Amino acid sequence: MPFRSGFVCILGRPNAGKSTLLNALVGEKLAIISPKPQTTRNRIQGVMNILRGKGKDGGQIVLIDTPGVHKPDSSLGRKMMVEVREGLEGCDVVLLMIDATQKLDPRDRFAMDLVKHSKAKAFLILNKIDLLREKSKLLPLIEEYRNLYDFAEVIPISALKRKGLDDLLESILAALPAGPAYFPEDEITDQPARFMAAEIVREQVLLNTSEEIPYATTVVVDTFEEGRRLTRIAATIYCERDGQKGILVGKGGRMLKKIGTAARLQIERMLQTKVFLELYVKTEPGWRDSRSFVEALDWRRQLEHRMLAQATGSGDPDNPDSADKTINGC
Ligand SMILES: Nc1nc2c(ncn2[C@@H]2O[C@H](COP(=O)(O)OP(=O)(O)OP(=O)(O)O)[C@@H](O)[C@H]2O)c(=O)[nH]1
Ligand SMILES: [Mg+2]
Repeated sequence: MPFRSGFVCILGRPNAGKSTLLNALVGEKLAIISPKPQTTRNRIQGVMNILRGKGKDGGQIVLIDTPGVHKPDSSLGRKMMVEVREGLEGCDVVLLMIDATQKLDPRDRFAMDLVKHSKAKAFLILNKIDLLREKSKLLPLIEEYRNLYDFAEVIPISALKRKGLDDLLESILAALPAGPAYFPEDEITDQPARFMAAEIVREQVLLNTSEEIPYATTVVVDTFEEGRRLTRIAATIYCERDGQKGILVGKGGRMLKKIGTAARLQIERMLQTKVFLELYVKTEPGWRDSRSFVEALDWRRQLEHRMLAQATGSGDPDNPDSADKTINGC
């Protein structure tokens, strides 16, 4: 039996449950999750190693979670869609994930078009079936999607309740070509811990704020000093207006403290060290429409800059001016 390997892109509308599926399959929290659409802003890679078992092939599945497919109206949205396209590039299988409790709507066409233009084998994944009282409601929905595209497989799952995941894995593995492991067994993601820390802070912002704030906010880690027992992290939460900054800080700094404490506990679990987390809030009007600001948020780009800065001895280019910030140690 051959060892199989390949790249599998998880694609779909915002809020379909793509990141929940990535985390459930890899068994680690690699992507942040929230009930608000457009949570994921960049592609996230997670590697699954499957042992050869009784009558089963072994293999390595490289999953790529992508931002929710939408019609962008800002530089941030356009960058998110570039991330979707890059996630799709060269994939062997694309999982079109839909929320099975929702009707097919015109916004689904964007994701369908991407599937149609991809050379990968396409599976239709109907998620959130735990919320369906009558499973028979799935049949007309499946029919509608099948009329749009001839999917290689149609698999109902609940990413949250981990239902149907064994069937999904089996079908993915069977669709992958024979090939080598692309990554060492212990390398489950290429995301640096520094970026994951920023995402964990952003997740707390998403969970603790409402209306425009989740969308108008981004987080940048300014310093990340990892020690054996203690990691010191300073991060800035950027928002677009002073009113948003006021809410993020909260009365007497209470909101920032809440966000910081919850994030710190998660980062401590991830790093297995104590963490000293300093959070700042800064207003950066219109950052979502600034191409250069949005590009600078890309951790792959940040990594290149830092390596270049180290090589030329010119310091850390990601450490922004700390004037006009609100500080809070958590
Ligand atoms: N009931 C139920 N809820 C789910 C399931 N999968 C995901 N969710 C919830 O759906 C919401 C969105 O989940 P995400 O995993 O963040 O969705 P996403 O597709 O990654 O969203 P974007 O990153 O915004 O594109 C969260 O509140 C999840 O808990 C599921 O199988 N059942
Ligand atoms: Mg997501």
